[in-house]
Amino acid sequence: MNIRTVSTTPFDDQKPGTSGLRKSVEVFQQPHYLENFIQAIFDALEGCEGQTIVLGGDGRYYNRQAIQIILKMAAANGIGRVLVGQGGIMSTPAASCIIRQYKAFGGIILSASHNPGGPDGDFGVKYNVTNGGPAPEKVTSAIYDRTKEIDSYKILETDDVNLDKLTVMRLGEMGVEVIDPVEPYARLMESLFDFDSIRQLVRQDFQMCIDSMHAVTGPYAKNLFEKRLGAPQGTVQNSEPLEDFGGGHPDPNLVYAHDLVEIMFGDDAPDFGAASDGDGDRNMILGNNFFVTPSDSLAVLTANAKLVPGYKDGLSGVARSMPTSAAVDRVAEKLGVECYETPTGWKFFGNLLDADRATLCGEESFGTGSNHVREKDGLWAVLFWLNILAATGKSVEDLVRDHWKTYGRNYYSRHDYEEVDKERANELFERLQGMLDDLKGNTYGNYTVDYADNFSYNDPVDGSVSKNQGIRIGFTDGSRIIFRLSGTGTKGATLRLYLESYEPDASKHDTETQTALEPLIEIAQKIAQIREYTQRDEPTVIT
Ligand code: G16
Repeated sequence: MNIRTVSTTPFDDQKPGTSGLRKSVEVFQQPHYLENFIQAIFDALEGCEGQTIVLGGDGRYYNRQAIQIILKMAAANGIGRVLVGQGGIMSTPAASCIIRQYKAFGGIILSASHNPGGPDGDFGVKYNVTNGGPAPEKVTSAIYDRTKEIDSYKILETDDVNLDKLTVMRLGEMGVEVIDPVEPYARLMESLFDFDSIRQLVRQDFQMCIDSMHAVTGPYAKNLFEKRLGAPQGTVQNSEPLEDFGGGHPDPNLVYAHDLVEIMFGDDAPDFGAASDGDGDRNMILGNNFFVTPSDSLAVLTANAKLVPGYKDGLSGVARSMPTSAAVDRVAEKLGVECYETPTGWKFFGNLLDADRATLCGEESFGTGSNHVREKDGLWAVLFWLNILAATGKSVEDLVRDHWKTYGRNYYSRHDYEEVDKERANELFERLQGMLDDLKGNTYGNYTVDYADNFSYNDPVDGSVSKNQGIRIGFTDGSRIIFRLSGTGTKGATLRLYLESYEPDASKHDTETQTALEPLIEIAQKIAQIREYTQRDEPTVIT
């Protein structure tokens, strides 16, 4: 066995963001860049020798090469066994499922999620821990600390592994199993949802369109919807994972999932439409000419969970990220369960799920999930919706409108200013931070500021504190304006402005969202001087 120790020097930009280390492909392809980060992971993990780890990615450009490098480094670092997805493919939720089912030590997932792929696109590496969830901050900090002092890495000199054939083999002293990445996940889905009723729904005069955006969920969606649930061939569109996602931006929102949006907002639109992102953890739900906001989706799933076999015994609690609308809070109150408010980032749900304080979780950024795995899960959300539609016989729109009648409507939107100058974005925040103490009590039109702060989270399970998680301005009527800088972008800074207002009166639920939020948009401009600091007249993306 020929293990080579290669000298290296640290890179100063390997701090993991909201979800792992995300950089352009070009950055990752620099000599030693990937290797340094992977060695830092192995160095930071105590007791990983002899253990099993899971490895796979969303199939984007550089996935295959990276997998070969990681396999050889794992073998050189004394890992016992690696379970790798066939073709190097594994969706993020499936990786979480497989880590848990095989009781693996952890997993390395190669993905930059919804960011574009290809030679000019992005690449990313995430590490997930034994519970199947994203590494908590203490682990990512230990990895980052290690990247700052690394001086060598270890790699086995050997031939590449054939990733395309299901096989069990050895790489040096390490076992490698190339496994079917779909089957364990599909079986888990069958254990949670009423596949018979969904099958019946799909057989009736019910049309649906699932868009995999040429990303990782293609094989999963074909297996679930066309094979197991009997939907007609072609129900899943853009189903072949491509290294550059067909040139698209695999982010399931109204702007980037335009193929699906055209169909669902066209004449003779299907009854149901859904899209997933690059690595399969995000989802967007659409009805015939109707968009369901991710915040409303979480609230509707929570309100109807008892109709779904896997959740029929009730929920221990729910959790949402801070910028997600408070629609689910009202459902939790009615159900008499706790609702937790966490910072943005799925990793913050891990402790609540492990401690059984929450069963369902969700984020405004098109993420929904439950305690079945420790990642958000796009296709799970789609199946949950189909199960509810099958059980109630309602259309997507009727279900949501009835929900609003019961709980009121939380008008909600996010405005993104992408690729703005980092320094100016930081200045905007510093200025806002300096204004916080003086904002309380100020009145803007009909709105009076109730509180203004920079969100800080005290984890109720392990007592850890996460500060500076976004600036919140709350008004006395429950409306909110929130400012955050994205932790997943790779170019410049992305400013996110989140807007929410609550309307209990059902006769006022038909206003167009941006119109309903107009006064808050103006207040946000006035307080933060967004145009001046971003040099943009309009947001890049509105969701
Ligand atoms: C990641 C995280 C999510 C987070 C999202 C947006 O999603 O897993 O928890 O909400 O980023 O983060 P930001 O606003 O910092 O860009 P994904 O799907 O990219 O892994």
